[in-house]
Amino acid sequence: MQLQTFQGSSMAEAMARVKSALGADAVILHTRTVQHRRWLGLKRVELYEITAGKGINVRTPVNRSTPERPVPQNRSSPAVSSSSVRSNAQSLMQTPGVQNAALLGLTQEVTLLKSMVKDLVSEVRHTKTPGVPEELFDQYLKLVENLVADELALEITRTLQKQLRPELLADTKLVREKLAEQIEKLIPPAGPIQRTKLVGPHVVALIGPTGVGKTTTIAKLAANLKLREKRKVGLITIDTFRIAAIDQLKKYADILGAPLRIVATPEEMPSVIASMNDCEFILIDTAGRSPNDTMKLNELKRFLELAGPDEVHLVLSTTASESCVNLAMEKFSEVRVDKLIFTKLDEAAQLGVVLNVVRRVNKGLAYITTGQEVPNDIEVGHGKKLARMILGDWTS
Ligand SMILES: Nc1nc2c(ncn2[C@@H]2O[C@H](COP(=O)(O)OP(=O)(O)OP(=O)(O)O)[C@@H](O)[C@H]2O)c(=O)[nH]1
Ligand SMILES: [Mg+2]
Repeated sequence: MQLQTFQGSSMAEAMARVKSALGADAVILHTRTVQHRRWLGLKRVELYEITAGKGINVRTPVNRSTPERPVPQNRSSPAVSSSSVRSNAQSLMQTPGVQNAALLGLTQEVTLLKSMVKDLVSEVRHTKTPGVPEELFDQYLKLVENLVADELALEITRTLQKQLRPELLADTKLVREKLAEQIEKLIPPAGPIQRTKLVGPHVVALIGPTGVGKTTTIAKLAANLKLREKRKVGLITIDTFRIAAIDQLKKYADILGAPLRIVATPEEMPSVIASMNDCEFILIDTAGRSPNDTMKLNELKRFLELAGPDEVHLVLSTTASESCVNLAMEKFSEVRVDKLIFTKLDEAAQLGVVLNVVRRVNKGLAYITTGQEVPNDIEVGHGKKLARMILGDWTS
């Protein structure tokens, strides 16, 4: 048996060396990565090392009788060679040392494969996105992994490159700070709901797709206005399709001691609002509409036209896919959108979508919600927090 080790800067290169020295039937016993120091020890290089042998012949030990399991006949493969290979493999696997070595080898190979795939992905991205500054490639990847659109991620890293002197690009803390600043700038805050008029209610309507958290957000807003700011708040729902939906809001209205009115047709809207004239704020909850249901969207538009709200907030969930969010954006904009609310940030894995949407529609972010708890899990929308979340630092 002839055992040798071979090294290469990639697995493929090391493998090619094995083949050329030992031939195609060489047996690989072990693979690992080794660190080599070059340039007077200043530069560390990772090498792939393969230990391989030729003419390895593993026999069943003479004194050990292993009951052979009947081997099912396989007509397509030569019977003699397959059974001898099987018995060799069996006896090989029965040696504890070999089993451990095999497992270790496999684990190492999987780790190696993973890192190779990662390198490959990164390499492909490099070639596909030639404009990304080399020193900021990791940051670019981080943004793209968070679903920030490629072109936006490119723009962000390029701006950063222009902002910082080349020697500062290696300062990861500074780079992160500047990145956060840029993301923050991309998300204009709309500010909290504010009543500027002296007489009459400030009317705010929340619209959006089904299940995004409109009713829960209305409850949070109402509770904050009423309990924290001591304002007189009234609630209206036009969600008359489902008894459960009315009950849901009624429960919150009762807890808050706020009047709740149910409006069934757009024509009733002006008189109901007029009847709540003593309220400083009226919050209108609407039924979730599918962005594809043009008829329901038109009906919603009619309700809003007759309500004449001071602000219409489009509520979008950060757990929805980008295509869903984009479609909702497009369709609800035809109804009316003044400000944005993003919900379920506590559940979202990737927040780049928020950046892409805000950037595309150019509307301010009013609130973000971060959980199911009323009234606590809501915050005035601010790019700073989103930047921290996108860059992977939720707690600091
Ligand atoms: N994790 C999480 N869940 C939330 C958040 N906001 C709302 N939810 C949950 O999302 C679900 C739907 O909330 P609703 O307020 O009923 O949503 P909606 O938009 O009024 O739904 P429809 O009226 O059916 O269109 C509920 O289980 C809420 O508790 C949030 O910020 N985070
Ligand atoms: Mg609802």
